[in-house]
Amino acid sequence: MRTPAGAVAGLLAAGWGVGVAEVLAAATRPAAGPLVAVGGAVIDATPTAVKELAVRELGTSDKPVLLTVVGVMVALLAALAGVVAVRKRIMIVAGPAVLGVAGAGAALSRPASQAYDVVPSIVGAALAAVALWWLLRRAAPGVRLDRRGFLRAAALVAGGAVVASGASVAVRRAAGGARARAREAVRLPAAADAGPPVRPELLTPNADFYRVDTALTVPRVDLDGWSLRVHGMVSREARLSFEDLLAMPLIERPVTLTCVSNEVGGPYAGTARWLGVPLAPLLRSLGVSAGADQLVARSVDGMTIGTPVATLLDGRDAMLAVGMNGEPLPLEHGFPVRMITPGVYGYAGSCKWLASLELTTFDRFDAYWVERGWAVQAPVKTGSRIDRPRPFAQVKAGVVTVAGVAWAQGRGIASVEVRVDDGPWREAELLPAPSADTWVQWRYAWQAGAGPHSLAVRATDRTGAVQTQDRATPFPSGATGWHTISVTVGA
Ligand SMILES: Nc1nc2c(c(=O)[nH]1)N[C@H]1C(S)=C(S)[C@@H](COP(=O)(O)O)O[C@H]1N2
Ligand SMILES: [Mo]
Repeated sequence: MRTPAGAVAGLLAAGWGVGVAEVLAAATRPAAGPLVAVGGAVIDATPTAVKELAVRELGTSDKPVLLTVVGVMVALLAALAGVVAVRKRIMIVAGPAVLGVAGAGAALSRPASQAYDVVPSIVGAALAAVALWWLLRRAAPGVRLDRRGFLRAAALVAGGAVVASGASVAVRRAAGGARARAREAVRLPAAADAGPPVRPELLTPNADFYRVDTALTVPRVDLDGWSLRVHGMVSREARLSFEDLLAMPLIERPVTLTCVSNEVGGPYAGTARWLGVPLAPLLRSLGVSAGADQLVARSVDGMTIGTPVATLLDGRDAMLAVGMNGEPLPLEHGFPVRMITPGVYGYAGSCKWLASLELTTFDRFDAYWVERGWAVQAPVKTGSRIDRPRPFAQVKAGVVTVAGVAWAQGRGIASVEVRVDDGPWREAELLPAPSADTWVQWRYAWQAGAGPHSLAVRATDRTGAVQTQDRATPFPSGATGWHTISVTVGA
């Protein structure tokens, strides 16, 4: 009886301690919450191959899955500590202390952390120790096991844990609501240069736009306190408020953003009309030093993304984006301001939730993903994808429309070809695209005969280069190969 009582005591004390720590953090510094902090530390420490697998297999649910795993680990350790503490009283202090130190250490390891970020975990651990002592008083060896007393105490601690966890969720929701309202109050000016007209069907709605980032909680940016610092190797440093940015002449451009982690045929590509401050004139006005070859963008949550200065100044429409498809940036996509660098994978050109831009050199600094082995130079590789029919679809014999998208940002797509089984490559029809920086939509009318068939697609960019058949994994510089699907044609 004492062993289960110990396990229950350990679990409840931990639930109560973590709950209190999470409320404290939610009300002050969300990134200092022990679960999120440990989760973030796990993400940073995870080997690239495992991260790849998580993004591939779990997509956006990688985050809830990770938080659940962290929660289960804490629960197991806490139950174990409770069982040991029945006999070894030192564990009443040592168990919570170890978990508290882990939480505090993880909070400190977070980028942009403050010394006081240890407070939620330490307070939580102390309260957990008190609860554990109080529960185990009734289950210690030598003491007559007071079942009723134990259950009553356990119910009380469980109640405390539920109230604290509920309060932390409520506080987080309220904060999220306030941020969402601040975003809704933003009125974006019209672009001084609105760019080419865009067919709405070419665009990915914001709600469907893929999301890839390391942020376990969407960073909370208070617009009033926010400014963008531009510093490092420039003759004049600058600090720009959101108002300052909106007062500059804005451009609006359709750009297809692609993730380096996208597999051949994968979903991590999307096209939006981005509204923002063109970056090249801003950088030129601040006087970039001759030796500065890297621009490091830092986000409010400490992400670092390095882009070659030469790329940003080569005439492409790199920008500090404030709008996405006619709205302020959605919170998940970088509100209030993110970078967009056409033709470069997101990890090397499109930092969300911007805090600062530093002009430096590649010699001096490795950005987050570069430190983890990803390529320094990250031009987007030519890609194409079959969206219709779906893989393994059953279709009727006759004319079947095969359709999809193809992209080669910066170079533009010259042609797309489709191949059925081992037949010849046939040219697909391209729908008009507004610029070389967006994907093109293509379609091909296939005379489908009954039976199983495979369909493949390949694109040719406007330099004349044909998309390579060679298979490459996303790591370290983007996947290559032809997207090929199997379908069954019924009679
Ligand atoms: N602050 C921050 N910016 C970031 C990332 C991130 O993890 N944190 N991920 C990058 C990656 S890998 C990609 S592909 C794009 C994705 O942008 P989206 O989520 O708006 O589609 O954001 C980039 N910017
Ligand atoms: Mo990415």
